[in-house]
Amino acid sequence: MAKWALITGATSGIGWATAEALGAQGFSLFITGRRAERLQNLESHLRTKFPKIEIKKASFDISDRDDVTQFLKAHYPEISNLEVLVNNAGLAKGVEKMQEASLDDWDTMVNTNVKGLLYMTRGVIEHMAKRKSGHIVNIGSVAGRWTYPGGGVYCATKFAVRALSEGMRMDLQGTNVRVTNIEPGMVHTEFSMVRLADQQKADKVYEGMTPLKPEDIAETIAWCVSRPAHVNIQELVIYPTDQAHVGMVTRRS
Ligand code: NDP
Ligand code: 8X3
Repeated sequence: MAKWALITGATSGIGWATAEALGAQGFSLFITGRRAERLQNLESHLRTKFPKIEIKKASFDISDRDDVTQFLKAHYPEISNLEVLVNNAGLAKGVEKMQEASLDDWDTMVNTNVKGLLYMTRGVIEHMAKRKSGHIVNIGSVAGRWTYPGGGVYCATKFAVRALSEGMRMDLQGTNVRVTNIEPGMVHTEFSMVRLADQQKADKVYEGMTPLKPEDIAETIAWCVSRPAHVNIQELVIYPTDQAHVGMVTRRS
């Protein structure tokens, strides 16, 4: 029987690269995100690259509980047999100080990064726990360990991802289900464009330094899930060499 991996937020960046990396390991892939056309493009790309694997796709908003519930019900056969869930969908919105920031941006971040992750996880781990097998990979961030000005709420959502990863690991103890929290520093994706809504400002974020590539994170995820069953990589912090710490970036020009 095919081994299924589901990746949320596969339409771009880390999620897209993770679909490729897990496809290369022979996983059947369930790719999700809101942008249906991107999912179609990814599916075509994956079918050419990995003609032997099964691929399914679904476009829905992970922050909408009814959407997620409907998705989980509609795809029960795959969901109840998932070997890997990569909780990757997420975003930051804005860099304003807390006294100036938009409540809508806060809602979007909390609803996507925390509640969306929970809705998906709840639908999947029950089955993993019963089957006594599975692996949840949460995409946290260095922002889940260290806060920075203008990032308080985004950081809080990623601190939550860290706490939830620990909580899942504890509650799943004895079930053989593994939980990994991947915590990247700066990765060049659509992340900064989504956050700043301005291409020039987004480009400036990576100016004069070499950020991580989505493939760097995807390879790491693929490595974590391919460890022997008795090995659980619990947490990994991955910075670009040019970033010593949150906010400490070497710019060469
Ligand atoms: P991208 O913006 O390139 O990708 C984000 C993905 O999340 C997209 O596929 C997007 O799909 C999906 N997504 C966002 N909101 C929703 C939603 N409401 N419902 C469903 N899918 C959604 O950014 P990254 O690849 O960088 O981000 C992936 C993860 O990595 C995020 O959790 C981010 O916080 C984290 N991260 C990123 C870092 C970076 O520097 N880039 C560093 C550390 C962590 P669509 O728009 O089609 O719905
Ligand atoms: C994204 C990394 O440092 O921009 O999670 O918050 S950072």
